[in-house]
Amino acid sequence: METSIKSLMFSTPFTNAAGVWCTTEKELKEIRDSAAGFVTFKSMTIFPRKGNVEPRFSYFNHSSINSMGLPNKGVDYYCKVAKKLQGKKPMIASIAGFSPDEYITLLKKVNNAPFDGIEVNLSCPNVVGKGIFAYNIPLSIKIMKELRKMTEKVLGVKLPPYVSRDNVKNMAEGLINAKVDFVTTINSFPLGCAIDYKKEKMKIKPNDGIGGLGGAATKNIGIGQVVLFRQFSKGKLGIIGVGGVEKGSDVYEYILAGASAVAVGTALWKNKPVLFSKLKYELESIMKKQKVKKLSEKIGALKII
Ligand code: RRO
Repeated sequence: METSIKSLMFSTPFTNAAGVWCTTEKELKEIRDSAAGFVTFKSMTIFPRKGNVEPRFSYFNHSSINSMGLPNKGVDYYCKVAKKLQGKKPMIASIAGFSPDEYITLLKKVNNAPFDGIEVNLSCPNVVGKGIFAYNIPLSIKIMKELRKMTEKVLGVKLPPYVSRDNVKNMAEGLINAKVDFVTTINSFPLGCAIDYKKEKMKIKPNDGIGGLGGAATKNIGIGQVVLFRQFSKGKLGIIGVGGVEKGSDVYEYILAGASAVAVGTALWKNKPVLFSKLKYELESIMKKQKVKKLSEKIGALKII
């Protein structure tokens, strides 16, 4: 089940979604020592942040809503952790700036640390009063072009769900032109809302209860974005699929849709990193039943009917 994105080789096609089980050194080490094929770090900012007020996360029906607000220990901490954890499997830094200049500062720092790849988070839904960069496609491409000039590491971008084919097409073509290596799609759906009907209240407090929806509720949105990014990039962009992965069959669906790997968020929060061993076992048994010798041969092999 080995797959790859450019020079990054993954022994299994799974990672944690940025933000889940990856904020502290202890959590990151647990991902590194699990059956995940690579480790993704919590989106890091220049300075440490406490994030939004609580309650800011809620799990329900195999889905979740969050408005964490980028709680993280700051880029310098994660660069030190990367030094300690390096060598066993690829490590991806996720960077989150509040302006194009901040992305440049962050990129310089992670480029000098032993990260193998960099995921530029242009889709954080939860910073009060801030919009999502990735919904401004020309600005996003401009940022990615600048960052590309500054690093030879494998470089990707984390994207929100789009609701028009033209948006996906313009983003895919712009990113190829900017020589970006991969997209991670999707971040949580940004305008979710979950209600506790007994208490007649929102489940989370920040932003008046509106936050990022993840997990099972988003699986078929994620798969749709993977299919379209695959189609519009004609296989020239690596794709990490995210949204509702919980079982081996979910992974296999994302692979058929065109992903080279998947990231797991909500289900990882619920089941802890041992989930990756279950995914590996289930994916192996699907590969046997489907008579698949090499998983990589099935990337994008979906038949359109
Ligand atoms: O920290 C968060 O609130 C957060 C981030 Br940065 C993100 O990219 N996606 C998300 O669902 N939550």
